[in-house]
Amino acid sequence: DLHKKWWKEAVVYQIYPRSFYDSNGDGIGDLPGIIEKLDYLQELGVDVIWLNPIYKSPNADNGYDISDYYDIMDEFGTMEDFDRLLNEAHKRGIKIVMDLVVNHTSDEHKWFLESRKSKDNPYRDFYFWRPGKNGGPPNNWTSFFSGPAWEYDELTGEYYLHLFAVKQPDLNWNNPQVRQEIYKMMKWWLDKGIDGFRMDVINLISKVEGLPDDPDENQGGLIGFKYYANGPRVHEYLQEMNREVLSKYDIMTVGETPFVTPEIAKLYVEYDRNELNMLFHFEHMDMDCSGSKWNIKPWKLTDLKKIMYKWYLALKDKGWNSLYLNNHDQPRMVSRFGNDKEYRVESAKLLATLLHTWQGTPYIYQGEEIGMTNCKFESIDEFRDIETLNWYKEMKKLGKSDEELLEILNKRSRDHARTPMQWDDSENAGFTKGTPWIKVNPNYKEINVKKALEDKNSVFYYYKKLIELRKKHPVIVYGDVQMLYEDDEKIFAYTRSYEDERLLVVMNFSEEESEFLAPNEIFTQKPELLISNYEIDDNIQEKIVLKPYESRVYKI
Ligand code: TEU
Ligand code: CA
Repeated sequence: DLHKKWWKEAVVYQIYPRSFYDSNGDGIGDLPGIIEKLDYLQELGVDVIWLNPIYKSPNADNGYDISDYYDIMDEFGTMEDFDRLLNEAHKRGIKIVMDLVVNHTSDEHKWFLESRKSKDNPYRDFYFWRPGKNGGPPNNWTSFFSGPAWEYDELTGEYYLHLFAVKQPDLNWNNPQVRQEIYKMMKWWLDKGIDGFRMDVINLISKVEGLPDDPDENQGGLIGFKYYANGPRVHEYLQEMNREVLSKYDIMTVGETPFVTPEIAKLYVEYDRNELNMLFHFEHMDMDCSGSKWNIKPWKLTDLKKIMYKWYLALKDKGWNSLYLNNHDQPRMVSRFGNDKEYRVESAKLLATLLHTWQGTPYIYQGEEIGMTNCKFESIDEFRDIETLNWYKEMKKLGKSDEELLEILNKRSRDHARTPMQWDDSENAGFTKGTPWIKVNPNYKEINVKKALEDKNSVFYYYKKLIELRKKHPVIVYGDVQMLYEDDEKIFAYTRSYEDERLLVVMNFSEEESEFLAPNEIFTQKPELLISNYEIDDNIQEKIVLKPYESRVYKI
């Protein structure tokens, strides 16, 4: 089968190196720290590690502002450490995928330092420099991290574009030299033996010619995105990148793409397009907010089902989905979509069941496999993230109180994902012998790896088993999905089928007991229970009464 691929069968584990494990006591996670924990990841059974950026960076946005693509961030170690990590991972059968951040660089990157110098510097056109308009910036676009998307530079009296932080100037992909530099750099890493790229905001790289003002200023969200999200030349660029780089290696690629619908996504991932393998879309991340991420509303199970099913159908047989419910930019999934109090363990397992039995490649974010939760931040100075801090400042100017802002941030800040990995119940959760760069979640005595490894019913062992099942049952990877109970607000249920294998997945996304009536043809033979998050007898009836957050997977 042409469409069998290792990256479809794989489970990916995302590491945020800064918060994973600190080997030398400076309070910051590092590459030697990751090497020390490879055996742990091998025990879990993951196939691929995606590393958040580890390149040289002044850390305005924790490594998403790169000042040298060919070097390692000082705090994380050296290139020798990286080579050792790659080698040690490969020895254990684990692949390494790197973050590729090429929509922008750091303002400390040598290209930008040159580019600033004068209007006729050879690097000027590597970025977007424009004169101001009516005494202000060239257009009305706003930055993802609050404020205008333009920064004035006195040296030449012009502005440069930065969709993200002031220290993250956007690269000008219209310039073929920029593209060639990027392809060269990608090949350099691939020739070292890395196994793929996660491409940061890769669908923002093509801006509409003329960078026009956005007439819709008052939507409460980002202004200007329609002029660069899925822009006019993005597919041309990605096809060129694929031709010149990606197609020459056996790797996996996943593009991070805000503002995509399944119809748009097809253009990036359909096999015959020769662009990317998978995307991270945001439709399910937008279920519980309106206008902007800070404007929170309750989410509905039927919305989640509709979104997942729609994406499944759209890409079925033509492309592939990636599956995630949290990452380094999002709150912890058990706090957001489960119940991190009375049913923390049950709901963490339930969410895992969904991610690992739906069609697509599952991504585990560090700590998810032990059911780590959001952190209670007591005051604004406990936050570190630039998105959080900039938004806070902007809201203070509008007269909001610390109290109301803290309440929102305690649900939404990216720092919930970035508190240190909880290894054991010793000081700082065993993450560091020094002072951690960011607060440790005070619940680490309860929730940590050591405890999880000692408890056969832990979230950890449930993940391990899900991963084992994926290796044993091709239906989990390749099976079609048939939805059941589509309009139910509590039960999420479906069957999967592939060749002559069939599975039934039933999950109760609520705090109440809920009934599931199996369709007649399902239980003709005695089903085999493959995994469940409660102790149950396997004397199964047509009618199943599911306990709060109960999930079961049957082979039928
Ligand atoms: O994120 C892009 C992106 O869409 C986010 O800014 C998202 O809107 C926000 O994090 C939601 O809170 C990527 C990286 O994943 C993120 O960590 C970087 O800060 C950003 O790009 C800039 O490189
Ligand atoms: Ca360190």
